[in-house]
Amino acid sequence: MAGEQQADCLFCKIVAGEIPATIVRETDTTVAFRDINPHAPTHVLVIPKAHYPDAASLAAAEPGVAADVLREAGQVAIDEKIVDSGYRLVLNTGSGAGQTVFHAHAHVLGGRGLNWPPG
Ligand code: D5M
Repeated sequence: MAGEQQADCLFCKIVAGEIPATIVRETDTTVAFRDINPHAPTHVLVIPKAHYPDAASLAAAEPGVAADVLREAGQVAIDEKIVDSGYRLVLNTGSGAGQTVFHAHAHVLGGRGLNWPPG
């Protein structure tokens, strides 16, 4: 069923505490943890605890939780003190765009200059 934990999903395992992660924030609906392969001094992933394959399907099914993810991403930026210098939220969607984990997640990137357009 939509939103249910998937046994073979890496991020569901982080939510369940079965795989270690450096968790920086947690709410009833979301978890934020440091990316294992950071591309910036701050590189945090914010995920819904419920399993959806990407951000758009999360927003379609549970818009309130999608809003929770965005709000938490903003709070991570405040906590990491990257608001004034600017930061980027990234929602890779589909393998052609670089998505490798098919559990919705927002990248919070900051702490260095960020080029536009992205590669
Ligand atoms: O982003 C998926 C991201 O997930 C990628 O930047 C690496 C990160 N990742 C993968 N495994 C882990 C663990 N175990 N902890 C923390 N971060 C992890 P995508 O947008 O799908 O390319």
